[in-house]
Amino acid sequence: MSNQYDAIIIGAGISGMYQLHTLREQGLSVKVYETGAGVGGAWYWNKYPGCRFDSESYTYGYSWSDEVLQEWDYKERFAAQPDTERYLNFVADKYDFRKDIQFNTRVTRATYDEANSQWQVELEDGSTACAEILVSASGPLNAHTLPRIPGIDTFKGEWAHTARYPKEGFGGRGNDFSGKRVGVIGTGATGVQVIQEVAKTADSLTVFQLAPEWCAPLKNGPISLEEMQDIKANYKKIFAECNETFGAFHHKFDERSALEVSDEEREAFFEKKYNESGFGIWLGNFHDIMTDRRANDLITDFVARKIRSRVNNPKTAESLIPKDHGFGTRRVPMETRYFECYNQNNVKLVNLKYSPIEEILPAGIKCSDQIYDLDIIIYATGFDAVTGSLKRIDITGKDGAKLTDKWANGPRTLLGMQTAGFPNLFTLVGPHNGATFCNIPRCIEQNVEWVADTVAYMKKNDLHSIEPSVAAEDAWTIHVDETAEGTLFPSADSWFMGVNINDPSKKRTFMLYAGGQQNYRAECDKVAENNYQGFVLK
Ligand code: NA7
Repeated sequence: MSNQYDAIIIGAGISGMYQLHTLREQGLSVKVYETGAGVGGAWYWNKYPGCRFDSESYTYGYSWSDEVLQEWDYKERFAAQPDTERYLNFVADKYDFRKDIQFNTRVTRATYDEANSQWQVELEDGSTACAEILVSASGPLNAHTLPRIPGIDTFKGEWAHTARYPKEGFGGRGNDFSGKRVGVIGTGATGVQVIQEVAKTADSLTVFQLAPEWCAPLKNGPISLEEMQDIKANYKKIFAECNETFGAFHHKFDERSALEVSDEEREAFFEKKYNESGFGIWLGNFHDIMTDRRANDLITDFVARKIRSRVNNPKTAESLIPKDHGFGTRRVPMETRYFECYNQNNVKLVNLKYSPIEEILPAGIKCSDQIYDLDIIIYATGFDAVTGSLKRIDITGKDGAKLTDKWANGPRTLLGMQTAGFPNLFTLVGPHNGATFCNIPRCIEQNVEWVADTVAYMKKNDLHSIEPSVAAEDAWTIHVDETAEGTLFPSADSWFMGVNINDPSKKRTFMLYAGGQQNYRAECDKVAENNYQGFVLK
C-alpha cells in the first residue's frame, strides 16, 4: 500500500516538526498531515494584530540544533508572530521537513486496527493512510471557538476569529484600522494583545468584556546584536536554568513566603516584579502566591491597585479588575499600555455583565442597553482548549471505543502521553501532560524525545503495541487532580479547568499538569527506566 508509513504525525507545528525530525533520524518512514498551508501550528494560524510571545524569545527556540541557535537572531525580547513564523520556516527549510509534510490536509478520522497494530487514518479528501505509530501534535490551543450568539452569521462587515485572522489584515490593510469602527469580543491573553494594537489606529474600538483578567506589563524591548552574541554564547546555561524552574520559563519562584516578609519588603518586591519583563510577576514571585489564599490575596490587592492607578475613570477601572478570582489563577495576559487604552477617547469598554450581547446584527452588535454600529468584529474568544483538536478527529480505539466517549467526563491518561484502549497513539502536549503548563517548546522537546525513545525501545525489542494499563492511568489521573488541588487553579473557572462557555458540554476538570515540569520530567524518565512501568507492551 503506498500510503503506509512507520509513523503518522498530525500537525506541523513546533512539536510535529521536531517529532518528524527525531523519528526520521531513526530511519523510520514518517508522514505529517497539516491542515494549514505552512508550518508553524499556533504561529501559522494566529496572525492577529499584536500577536507575540510572553516567553523570552531566546528561551523559546529549539535547543536541539546548535546550528539554528547560532544562525537565528532574535530582534525583540518577546518576538512577534511574523518573526516566529519566519523562524519556524527557517528550521523547516534547513532540515528539509517539507518533503514529509502534506499541507492543506485535515485528518478527519483515525481508527485502530488491533489485528495488525495499525492506525488507519482518513483525510478530508477521502484518501487514507496507515502507520503503526500515530502521534497527535495538533496543539492544545488550536480548536478555536466562536461565541454562540444569535445572528452571528448575519454580520455584513468584516470579521474573523483571531486564530483565523487574514494574513495581510482586513482588505490587505495590515494593522491599520483608521476610518474603521472595530469591536473586539474577548479579553483573554489574545484579546489584550489585539486591543492594544487596534486602539492605536481605529476610529473607534469597542471592547466587549465578559470578564476581566489580571493583566501585567510585558516590558518588551529590542535585543541588540551584542546581547544576541551573549545569548548565543550562553544558550546551554539558559536552557539549563529554564529546566530548573516550575514552568521552564526564565523565571524562578522566590523561596520566601509572601507572608513571612515585612509589608515594606513585600511591596518593594511586588513593585520590582511588576516592573520586570515577562512572567516574573507570576512565576518569579513568592512561591506561595499560587498555593496559599492569603499570599494570593496580597498580590491580587497589589495588582488591583496598579490597575486603579493606570485607568483614569474609576468606574472603568473597577470593570477592569477581576472580582471573582485571584491573580494568576487564570492565565495572566501580558500587556503593553493595555490599561491606558481605556483612557483614550476612541476606546470604549462594554461590561457584558451589565449589558450582555443579545444579538449580532448586519450592522453591528446589539447589547441589552444599546446597539453598536461596527465595520469590523474580531472574535478573541479562545479555544476548545487542550482536548479540542483531538475531539475534532473521529478517533476509534480498540473494540470500537471512541475517544470522545472515553473522555466525556474529562480526560484519563497516563503521563498525558497515552490513554488506555488507544494503543500507539501518543498525545504531545495532551491533557494531563507536563507540557501544558510550561514554556511550551522546552517541554515539547521533552515530550517528543520521550516518544522517540519509546518508539526506539519498541523497535529494539520487537514490540508492536503500547498502551497504559487502566490501573496506571487511574493512578495518574488521580495524581493530576490531587496536584491541582494543591494549587489555587481550581478556584477559578478557566480553560485550565476545562471551562468554556461556548461549549457547555465540556466537564469542569483540571486539564493541565500542575506538579511542575521538573517533577513531570522525572516521572517520565522513571517510567522509561523501569521498562515502561504502567504501560502494557506487546
Ligand atoms: P481565552 O483565554 O480563552 O480568552 C477568551 C476570551 O473570550 C475570554 O475573555 C472569554 O471570556 C471571552 N469569551 C469567550 N466566549 C465569549 C462569548 N460568548 N461572549 C463574550 N466573551 C466571550 O483565549 P485566548 O485566545 O485569549 O488565549 C488562549 C491562550 O492562547 C492563552 O492562554 C495563551 O496561552 C495563548 P471568559 O473568560 O469566558 O469570561
